[in-house]
Amino acid sequence: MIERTFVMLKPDAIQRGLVGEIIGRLEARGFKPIAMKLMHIPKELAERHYAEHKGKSFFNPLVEYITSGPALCMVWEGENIVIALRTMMGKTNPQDAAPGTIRGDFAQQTGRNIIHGSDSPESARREIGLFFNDYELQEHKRSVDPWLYE
Ligand code: D4T
Repeated sequence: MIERTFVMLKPDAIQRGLVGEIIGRLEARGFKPIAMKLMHIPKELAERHYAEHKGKSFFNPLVEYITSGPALCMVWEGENIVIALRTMMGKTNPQDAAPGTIRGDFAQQTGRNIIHGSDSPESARREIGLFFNDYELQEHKRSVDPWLYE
């Protein structure tokens, strides 16, 4: 099923110059970009985004990390993209992430794991709504689509 997911390249990915490499992987896979914006995320928005972790020991450092500089917030579309992207990202703790995954290739610690992707279609809808207005979502067809989907 064609679905959408929310993807964030965290401030460390921007600082480390990994944006092109990561977006290149998503493009090469055939996923379609629907929205992108570089954003220094306000604290309240970071807290809402990570609301399920409120009260945990890593919550405050997590919010501090995510708000420490600009992040690249994006919406991407593709076949079962929620799960597919999580697989491409690798495990939350980069030490457990397989080589070939984004975290397995480019990150070392959970607290600097460079990328976020929604964990379910419901989370994707919630997160897209938190970060984007409808008019920022670019619905479009590509001539390559028939070469990706029969
Ligand atoms: P995100 O949400 O950033 O894509 O990460 P995951 O979906 O892979 O992992 P998560 O929701 O369990 O954790 C959210 C966020 O919190 C950080 N974290 C997590 C941390 O700093 N220490 C921890 O022990 C855990 C579990 C990393 C990701």
